[in-house]
Amino acid sequence: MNIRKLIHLIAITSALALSACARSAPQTPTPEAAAEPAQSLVIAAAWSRSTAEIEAGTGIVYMTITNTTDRVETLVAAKTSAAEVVEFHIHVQDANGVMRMRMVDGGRIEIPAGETVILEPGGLHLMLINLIEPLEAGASYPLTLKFERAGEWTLYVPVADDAPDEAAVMSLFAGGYEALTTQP
Ligand SMILES: [Cu+2]
Repeated sequence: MNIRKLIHLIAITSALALSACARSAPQTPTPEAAAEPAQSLVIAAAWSRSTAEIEAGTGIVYMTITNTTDRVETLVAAKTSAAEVVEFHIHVQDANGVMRMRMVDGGRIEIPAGETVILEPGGLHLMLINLIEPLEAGASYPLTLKFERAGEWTLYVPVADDAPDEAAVMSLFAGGYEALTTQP
């Protein structure tokens, strides 16, 4: 299925960590569709830091992606009207102990079956390259994620000055991050 889904994330900061969105079950399952789980992905706690605090021209997106199926899912691409390009980045420590960010190997982010991948400050993130306009706190913008199996999902990413209840997100999904950052 490549039907584009429009998913709104709750922008209220206090509710952000606990908000989640998921694809609903097909209303009239076909024999093929019936084999698919009613819920395949849960994308939650998406946010961008306002561009007033980062280098001009780029933006950063964080979120959690949970794969509730029994097969690996892969995030293969992303796009937004807010920027010219969306890249998948990760922060890594170089030989001198300096943290640098680089593109994720292969340009894909795998979400193992039944696991949650956390995009967070200092780790994995989506990088918005060549912003069309500044990301202002309190605003939100559409972001379309393309998954190998689940197709395209569009969500609205709220912009904030600071992470919304980040500690709560981390404790909820502790452990989901390690599996993905293991280098092949
Ligand atoms: Cu980056």
